[in-house]
Amino acid sequence: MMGAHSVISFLLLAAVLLLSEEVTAFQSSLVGSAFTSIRSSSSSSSSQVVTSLYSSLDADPLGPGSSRNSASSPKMKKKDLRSLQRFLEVECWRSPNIRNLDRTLLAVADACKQINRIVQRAQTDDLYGAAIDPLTGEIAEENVQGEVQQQLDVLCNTIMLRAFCGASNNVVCAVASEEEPLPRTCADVMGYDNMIQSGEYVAVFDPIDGSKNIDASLPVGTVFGIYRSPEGSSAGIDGVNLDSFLQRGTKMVAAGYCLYSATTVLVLTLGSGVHIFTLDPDKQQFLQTHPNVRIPDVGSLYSFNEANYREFSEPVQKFLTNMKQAGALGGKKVSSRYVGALVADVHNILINGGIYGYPATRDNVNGKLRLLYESAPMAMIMEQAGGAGSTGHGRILDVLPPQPKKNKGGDKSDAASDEEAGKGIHVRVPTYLGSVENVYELEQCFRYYGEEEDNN
Ligand code: FBP
Repeated sequence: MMGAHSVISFLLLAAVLLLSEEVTAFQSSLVGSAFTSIRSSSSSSSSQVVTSLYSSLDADPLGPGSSRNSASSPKMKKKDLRSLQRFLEVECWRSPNIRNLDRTLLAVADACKQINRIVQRAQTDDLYGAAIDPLTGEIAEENVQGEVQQQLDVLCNTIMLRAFCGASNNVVCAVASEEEPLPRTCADVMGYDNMIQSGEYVAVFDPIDGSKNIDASLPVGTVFGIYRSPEGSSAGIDGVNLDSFLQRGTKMVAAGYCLYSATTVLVLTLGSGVHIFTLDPDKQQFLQTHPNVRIPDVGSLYSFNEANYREFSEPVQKFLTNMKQAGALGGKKVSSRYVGALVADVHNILINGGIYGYPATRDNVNGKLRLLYESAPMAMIMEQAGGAGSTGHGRILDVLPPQPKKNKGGDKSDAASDEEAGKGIHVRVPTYLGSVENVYELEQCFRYYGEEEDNN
């Protein structure tokens, strides 16, 4: 029987998908009218604008027969880019340890396209605000983070759950999400009670990162990571094997994020380099625009919420002061950038170099970011691009999430076991991600000022 949670998300999902057709028809009429207005202004410069617009959009609203399409007008050819599908087919064929992950990752890419459309239409289709429980009409329950679940959190969570479990034909056996208190088996997600629980991988994800940004139409993202279940691992709580989830980040076989912003980009690592795929809005296809991305060894950007500066530990304060006093790094003036969404801020650092940090503060002694489905996947991407991911005291990927004590002969209530399991799944970690030189400098500050701070 589907729970209230699934009913909310299913009704919302149905409503959203139903609406999509109208939007596309409306969009094309919009384009038509845009051109009429430009063409009416007869000055020479506007005709140049029109020419370049036509060629870039590859379509002349006046139709193929029009004079504009003559040989004289330059025709901007779409770059001959490899599709994500082709990339995954070849890479998963080439690497035995991810051999059958291509379909799952393609399903995740499709899920990101859906989330992209939903985020873009959240304003017009009133997908804002707290999720309402259709059965009670009440505001839906808080998530395990103690935050009131937003409609978009629930909707995007369902889309990602179904992407990992629905399309992966038993490749992924269980999933953990920021929006779920505990990991769930794919059988439970898909409602297949008698489904044999197989699949050698588990997936972790944050369906909508930076969700606070949506109200202001600022960038948001989705983060995910895939682990292989340890050999011989047996089913645990509700058929879920916690050992598969509570592994070091070094055990991840793939990680990625999707950024919904000026362009929609999917950034992916399968353990051999980082590749960026940009969504072609016309073809709705992810194309490989940046193969084998490398982050600069040193960068001039820093991305910290400095409103918390006084709460930062001395090493972090010293690091930021030193960076500002440096004035320029890597030949560029030191500058601050903070969008307030992990995916957006880290993507900026990946492309331009520098450092993103969400330190521990006096109130959040482990910082704010969750190790399993935020910091670790981002750290794997950073390291695969030649950068680094640190807690200030070592690699994020070496952090072992807290392991629940084994339940010897039922000496622990289910509630206690659940609580312990939840602690491991949603554990937070101070997070520093970026260029090796910048992250190295930060760790030096912890090494030097940390000791001083401890002796005080
Ligand atoms: P969620 O939105 O997924 O909970 O993520 C946490 C987050 O929004 C990060 O994306 C972002 O880097 C950070 O919190 C911003 O926190 P703050 O507003 O305290 O700077």
